Amino acid sequence: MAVEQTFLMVKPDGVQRGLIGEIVSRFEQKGFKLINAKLIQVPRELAESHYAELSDKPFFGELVDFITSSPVFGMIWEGENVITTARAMMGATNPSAAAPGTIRNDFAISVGMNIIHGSDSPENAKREIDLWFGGETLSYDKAINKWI
Ligand code: RTP
Ligand code: MG
Repeated sequence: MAVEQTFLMVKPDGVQRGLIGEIVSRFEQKGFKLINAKLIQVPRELAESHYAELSDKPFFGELVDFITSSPVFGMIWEGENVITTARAMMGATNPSAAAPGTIRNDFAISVGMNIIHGSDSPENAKREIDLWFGGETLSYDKAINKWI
């Protein structure tokens, strides 16, 4: 069993549309464990570091503008294969290609405003947890985990 940690973020569109609770609820009900969370007005340098791999893309400036436009809700979640499973629950990057029942299919229309971010690999999960939370996580027993 591979217990992993991942960084998820409700983007400004999700926060403004009141979807934090819905999104947190989906990951709670799945059985994953929330081990840190905060509402953040993102400084430009943080957004640029977070999306550094995309710095040569034509949409990079717009992406940074969007992420810094109003607060995001950053979270660290823990659980078996949480990195890949969270990405599956989010759906494809472009909501028009996201499968029914995924967050992006259920709540979004366009690729630029697709509600949620999730780390795409163990390496990026570690990098993003360090970048957004200084690596700080809470450790506690969640007894229900033994049933899932
Ligand atoms: P994310 O990093 O936000 O979880 O999204 P992702 O892995 O599914 O997609 P990625 O390739 O990392 O792209 C990051 C975000 O950039 C925006 N994007 N816009 N205009 C475009 O063609 C375009 N392509 C990507 C999206 O908001 C995407 O989530
Ligand atoms: Mg990505």
